[in-house]
Amino acid sequence: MHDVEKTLILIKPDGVRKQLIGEVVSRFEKKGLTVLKLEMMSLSREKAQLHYAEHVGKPFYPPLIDFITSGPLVAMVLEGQRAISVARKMCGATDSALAEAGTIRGDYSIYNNQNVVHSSDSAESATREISIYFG
Ligand code: 3AN
Repeated sequence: MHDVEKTLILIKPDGVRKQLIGEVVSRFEKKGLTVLKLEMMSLSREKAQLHYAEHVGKPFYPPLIDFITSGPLVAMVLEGQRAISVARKMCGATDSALAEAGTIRGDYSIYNNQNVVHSSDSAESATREISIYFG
């Protein structure tokens, strides 16, 4: 048995605009991850800056903040064995053009800045990000 983990998933504004909420939730549920929390929300710039604090100063930071606050997103907490790495794998590489077919980004985006989903990259990030969205 592996540890049961929680992870923070976002269906980003592009995923909501493309009407992919059901598809994305369905993929995670079919995999066996449990939806513990799920909420559609408009993210404030303050929360967006908290989430992406590690990217301050990078060229893609300003458009990233504009994009993530450009419309409603869906935040959810998923739980399951090795949920963090399982969900990351299902999302695929950050640059959707390079993401494997069969992953969410690989199937539903061709961009690396509008890439449908976010998925926590570690247990520390998951704890931090869950408190930002569901504090
Ligand atoms: P991931 O979401 O795969 O963990 P991060 O945390 O490195 O990727 O980046 C956060 C977000 O910033 C990405 N989801 C993407 O939208 C954007 N991003 C990251 N790297 C780039 C880049 N080189 N060019 C444009 N946008 C980027």
